[in-house]
Amino acid sequence: MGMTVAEKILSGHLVEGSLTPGGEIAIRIDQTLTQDATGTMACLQFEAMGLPRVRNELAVSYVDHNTIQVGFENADDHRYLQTVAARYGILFSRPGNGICHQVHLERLGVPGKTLLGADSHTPMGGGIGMIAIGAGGLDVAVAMAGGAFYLTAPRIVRIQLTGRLRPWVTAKDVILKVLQVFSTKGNVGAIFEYAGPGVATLSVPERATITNMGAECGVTTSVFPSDAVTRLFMQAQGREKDWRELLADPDAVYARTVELDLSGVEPLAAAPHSPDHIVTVASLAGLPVQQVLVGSCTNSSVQDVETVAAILKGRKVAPTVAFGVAPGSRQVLSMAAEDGRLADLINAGARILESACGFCIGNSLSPATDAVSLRTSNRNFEGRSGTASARVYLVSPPVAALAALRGAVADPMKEREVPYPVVVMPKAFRIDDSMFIVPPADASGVTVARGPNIGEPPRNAPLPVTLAGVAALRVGDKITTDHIMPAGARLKYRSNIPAYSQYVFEPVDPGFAKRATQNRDSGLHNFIVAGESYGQGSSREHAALCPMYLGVKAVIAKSIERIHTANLINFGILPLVFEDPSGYEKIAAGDRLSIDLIRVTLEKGAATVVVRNETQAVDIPVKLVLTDRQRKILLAGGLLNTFKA
Ligand code: MIC
Ligand code: SF4
Repeated sequence: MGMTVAEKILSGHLVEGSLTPGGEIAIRIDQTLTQDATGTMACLQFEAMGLPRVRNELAVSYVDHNTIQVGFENADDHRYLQTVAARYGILFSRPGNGICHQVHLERLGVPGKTLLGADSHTPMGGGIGMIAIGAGGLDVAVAMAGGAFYLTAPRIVRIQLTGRLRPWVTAKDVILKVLQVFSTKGNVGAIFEYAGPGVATLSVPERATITNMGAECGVTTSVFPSDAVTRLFMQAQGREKDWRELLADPDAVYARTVELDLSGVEPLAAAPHSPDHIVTVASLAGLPVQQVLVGSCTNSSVQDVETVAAILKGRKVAPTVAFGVAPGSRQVLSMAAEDGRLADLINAGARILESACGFCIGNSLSPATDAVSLRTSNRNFEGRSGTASARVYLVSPPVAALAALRGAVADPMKEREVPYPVVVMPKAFRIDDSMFIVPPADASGVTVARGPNIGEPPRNAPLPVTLAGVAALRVGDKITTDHIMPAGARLKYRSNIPAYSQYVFEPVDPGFAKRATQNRDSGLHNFIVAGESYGQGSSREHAALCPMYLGVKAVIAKSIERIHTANLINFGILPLVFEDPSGYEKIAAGDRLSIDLIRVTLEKGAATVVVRNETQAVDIPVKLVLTDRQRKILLAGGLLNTFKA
């Protein structure tokens, strides 16, 4: 039987299990990436494993998320990351070199390899034909130590592309269309594999926009074949020697096929406050906008920035709009500078922002109260921009550019004044790797610099015999990791768990941390009760690590997202799923809960357990969807404890 692209790469890296969908497999990881917001913890955890040097093929540490440096903490993190990279053999990408996913695609990604990244948009590497997966920092630390990565053997869904995009319709609209079809829920355990004649019409940066934002569907990853178009990209990056062809066999079997005619896609937008809240741009026409931001890992390639510049050339941004552009990498920025596009942007009234995540993670450029902000990024969760009342719409770069000119959303398909600029991928990119710092072969002289904000990663105690405590919080559906562990202004505490823990659930219930601490200190275990899709969004393991620090022992939800489930297990928090969704109604915030002899239940391998609601005197059955390996980790109180053992 023929194989899909995903199966070819996975089978070449398989170390445990079989590719039959649903079971647990382990794969060898070739490359890893971390960024500053997840990397400090990942490196501290790697250090705790006691190895002299990283063991995987290529480990890269990027500094891109927090480059604001208000206070000393941020700069201390950067210095720690640079020195720890030199000490353990990690390639260091300096702040200013660009956003991890964009830079990795340009300079280091290789078709056919596996990449594990401590960031949920790592699947951007799928645009070049890699199996690139986002995970928590501890899983990435294990991969850096040469350990395998465990995941559910995926079901491969084929997205069969036909036709060709019309002018003003872009790769961003394709992934928004995919989000409309699949939504952010129900895709756990799937890989989206793009196929069909439409694939050849998309450049690698366009493919990467699509695989990047596939993360919002909750899939394991997304992948394109590595074909002649991929070869052109590798050539243009001076890396043709790393190219290899990787195509699906004609008789490959897919779990499901969805057809998507590119010529029928229209300009789309994700309306507040979810990436799958898809509307047409036409339906928004005339909506006044106060802010327009181009950038983020989804849409900050040379093609994206040049398209925006070409639309703005010789024109002026509306006086009511704050307009900013963050080129995704130093390569993009310097190319825009050299060919004059940067001047076009500046002359039009753009604020040129650093090649970093910045506004996308909400650490700068928060919109005004109630403002409408149009962004080319991938997430518009409530409050993520830093302004709770702002309404963020996700759109393509040309739609953003037109809105910046008009001061309101404009339907590009009705555009009369601005001709559509046809911008193709450059034949040769500008290559300069001098902002990568290669670790020395002999690191014996390197001292790792630790500032006062950098603490040991806390460890959990082994799972207690019985859990008894309180439903410290009850939340609804689609609680994202931005709700659980806000980034933005709080990012500087990523290396300081006691300090960061004070902000757990800050946007939902600012009193939570104090209450949970009091419960913990009086010997009560904290439970969190939630609806569907708990923990969607980012890979930040702090959304498990900090609750663990506050004494949270279990999350009981209608469903929990993939990366977050793994993070909960890694830190010894039980992920429990209501057997019947009505169980959710049987717990109120503050109720006393207990799970009798949970250790024994886990050891026996039982698939369900009963949560006793003492306050309401009801029993609520919940599922334990866990492998034997995960049960062992939970019993030990977390992965770090088992790794050491
Ligand atoms: C995000 O887009 O939410 C982030 C910030 O890149 C996160 C990582 C983090 O929280 O550090 C992600 O996507 O995993
Ligand atoms: Fe950075 Fe935003 Fe991309 Fe996350 S989604 S990696 S914050 S640019």
